Amino acid sequence: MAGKRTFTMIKPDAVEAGNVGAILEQITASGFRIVALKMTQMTTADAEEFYAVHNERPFFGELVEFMTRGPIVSAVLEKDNAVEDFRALIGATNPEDAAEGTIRKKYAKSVGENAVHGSDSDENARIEAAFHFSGREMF
Ligand code: IDP
Repeated sequence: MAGKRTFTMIKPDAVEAGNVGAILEQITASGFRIVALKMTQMTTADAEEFYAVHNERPFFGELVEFMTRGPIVSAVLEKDNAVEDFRALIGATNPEDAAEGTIRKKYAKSVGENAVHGSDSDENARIEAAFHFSGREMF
């Protein structure tokens, strides 16, 4: 059965551009309930661990640099079929390929600076939420 929770980050590009409010509004208007929320800045070690699955990829250094250059807003979201529905809401990794109206189509600048993260499985949603939030910060 599909899980009810997913994890997201509003990435440094979207925070810098002042799009936090608009993105959270689109998320909640799309039926997701925010059950955890905070602004933080990842350290290099944080970003290297969070994105460890990509550490052999040519863009890894660029990705770590980008994700640590300023604050992010991280959140845990609740909805039936949360992971799949949230991936649909954010759109394809590359905003050029993202569907009209998706968050990445509206707010992302490039395949690297693509405004938001969304977990790609229920297991990763649990791991990523626990990476960013303690039990006392999730409701
Ligand atoms: P996803 O975020 O849509 O799941 P992944 O392939 O898991 O996409 O990539 C993780 C993140 O790495 C992307 O969201 C993006 O920020 C960055 N990234 C992916 N591909 C590239 C690339 O070709 N160049 C630069 N950054 C990339």
